[in-house]
Amino acid sequence: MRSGVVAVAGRPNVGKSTLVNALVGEKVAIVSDKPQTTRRRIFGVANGADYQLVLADLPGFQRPRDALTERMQHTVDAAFEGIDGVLLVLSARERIGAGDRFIAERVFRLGVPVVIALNKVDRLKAGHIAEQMTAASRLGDFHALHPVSAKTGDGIGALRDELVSLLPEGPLYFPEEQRSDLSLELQIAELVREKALWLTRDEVPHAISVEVDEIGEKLVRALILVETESQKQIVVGRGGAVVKQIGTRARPEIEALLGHPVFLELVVKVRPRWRRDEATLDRLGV
Ligand SMILES: Nc1nc2c(ncn2[C@@H]2O[C@H](COP(=O)(O)OP(=O)(O)O)[C@@H](O)[C@H]2O)c(=O)[nH]1
Ligand SMILES: [Mg+2]
Repeated sequence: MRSGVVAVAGRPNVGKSTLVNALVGEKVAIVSDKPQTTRRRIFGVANGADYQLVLADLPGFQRPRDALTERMQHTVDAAFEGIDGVLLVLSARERIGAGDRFIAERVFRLGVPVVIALNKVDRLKAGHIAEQMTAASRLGDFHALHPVSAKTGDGIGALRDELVSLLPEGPLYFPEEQRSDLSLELQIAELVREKALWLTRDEVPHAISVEVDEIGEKLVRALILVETESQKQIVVGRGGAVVKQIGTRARPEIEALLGHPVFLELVVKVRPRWRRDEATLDRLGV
């Protein structure tokens, strides 16, 4: 039995969370087109007949601006202790540049094998992929480099095998049926937040947070927290249209998680400066 933890690093939006979901084979981390979607470390667990690969999906590296981003950066730093390898994710669709090098310098210093995933190769020409692989290979002394598409699943099997080969002999860290370390409350809160992120823009996504306060047989109730009255109006939408869309999109996934139909009640509430409030952050599990 091989088992261990591989930390997933890379710039915002390169597809780290999508890749973790693809490697696990189930949705454990939410994904959006907005930076800073991932606010806390999430363990995604991929099990095979003779391995347990634990992937630590992380917030991106950033300079802390408030209590929230300070905790996010602390999470990233702490996650690099006691790991068996790093999966450095790059986007083949963007120039491999200073942002990638900044992160690469930190991960190559850790003294564990670094596997590079050149993600988003779907619909790219072979010549372009080859150029990007050359650029990626200059980032440091990597263990292996895999072009993949988290979206189509291309190259994911080979990447998983590569990561498993880094793991030492070890025990099962999670029960076999468990795919992530998030509680049910947090999984539901994340699903609601994901839908809210896709439906908002500018500064609003950063100001949104979700707290689940009831999970019943028939009813799930969640608070969507924002920081100002104008953000609340945006999230509620004209005649409640936006919050209704959030509910329509989140409910089927919540029902799949719970295994039965539920009524999803969403309440949008202003909580000024929650991003600076340590007690709120504790409750949100950040
Ligand atoms: N075309 C394409 N888009 C992808 C792929 N992987 C992720 N994305 C998109 O990239 C965006 C950011 O993904 P996410 O996983 O949240 O990135 P993270 O911030 O690194 O965790 C989302 O819009 C994803 O749908 C891929 O393999 N191909
Ligand atoms: Mg993410």
